Amino acid sequence: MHCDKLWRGARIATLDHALPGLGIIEDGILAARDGAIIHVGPAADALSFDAREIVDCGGRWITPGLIDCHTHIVHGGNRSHEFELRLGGATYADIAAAGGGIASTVRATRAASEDDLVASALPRVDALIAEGVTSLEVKSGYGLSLTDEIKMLRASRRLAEQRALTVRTTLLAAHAVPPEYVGDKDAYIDVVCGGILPAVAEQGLADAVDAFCEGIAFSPHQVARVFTAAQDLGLPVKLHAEQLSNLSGAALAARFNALSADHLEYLDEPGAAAMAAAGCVATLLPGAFYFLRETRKPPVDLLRAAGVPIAISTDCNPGTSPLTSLLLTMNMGATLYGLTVEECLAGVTREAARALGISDRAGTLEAGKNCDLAIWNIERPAELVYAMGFNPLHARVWKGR
Ligand code: DI6
Ligand code: FE
Repeated sequence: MHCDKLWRGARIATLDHALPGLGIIEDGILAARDGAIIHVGPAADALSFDAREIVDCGGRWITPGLIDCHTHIVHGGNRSHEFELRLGGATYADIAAAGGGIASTVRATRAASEDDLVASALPRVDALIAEGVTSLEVKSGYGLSLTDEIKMLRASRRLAEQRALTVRTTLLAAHAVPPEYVGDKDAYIDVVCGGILPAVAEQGLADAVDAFCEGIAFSPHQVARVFTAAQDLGLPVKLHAEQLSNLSGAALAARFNALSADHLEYLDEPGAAAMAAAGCVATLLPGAFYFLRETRKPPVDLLRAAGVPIAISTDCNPGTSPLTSLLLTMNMGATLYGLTVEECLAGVTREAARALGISDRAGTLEAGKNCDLAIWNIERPAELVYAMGFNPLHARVWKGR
């Protein structure tokens, strides 16, 4: 059979769910045609391929290209000043009361042009790419007006024109109350449901819709209104839920067949059961837990017992997780949350793809999926989770190139 490119001499962690563990093929080959994988198998299978180009991996490991499934990587400014204030003893509430917090990033994002937003996001995106990321989710949510949310989503989509990368955009207009609506959250939710959502859907700028369900953000009832509007427009939903308190957001998300519920530090047993029944992915964000010095961990044992799929992600954002490393995120998932190596690796590949609704084309190395690969200078997959601040990437392949 003809193929464009064939990788051989590789140890392959396919992450194929049909195989045990990481789905390892010890001496493997992978063949690609037209940007897609056409075969993954043992070395002997090479005989049936006539390849235009052969790459000998010299025993290196191949994993699926990594997927960062929850980021706010497009935004104006940064909040290093607030970080200094916090180190000096200020609390989040003090900073917010002084006009800082999300509101300061909203000001900086509104002041930035679409070009500015692309230019400031690219170095952060490049840091992820340098570690083998081939798919990235980007949320809006620092514009909080129709024009500024659209500007953020357009800038996010443009990242995929600038780099060899799959970008999935998520409308997070219900992230915070904009200054124009302080004291009237319901009026802002009216604008989200009646104005922002329909316009974004009409322009095809979002692949999903997210919200922040929390006392400091929006109530379950307000989130349900946003989800209903999203569903009417045919857009899948996901939710920032149970990060700082338990409002039963995960169960609400599950009722709307959400792709994922994210954070989940305060998730309870009924919430986990509802997620399992709906096939809703739990996206854990240990970077925010670390940066905020939180002490309440997500109930990993409960998720395992209920059979909820677990993804992990950077949550890259200027306020609570200025993190641009999925390798370090895996280390944090293992060290802070007690995830296994297998859970960490599945969490940035197969389960992250599921959290984005792109399992049909990404997340595992199987025939029919995009040829998105990360090739590593490692002896064992555990090295990817074990090291802190070391990057063993040898090569990255996106859609076969
Ligand atoms: N949860 C978070 O931790 C971030 N957003 C969210 O919904 C905070 C974002 C920020 O502080 O800028
Ligand atoms: Fe987030």
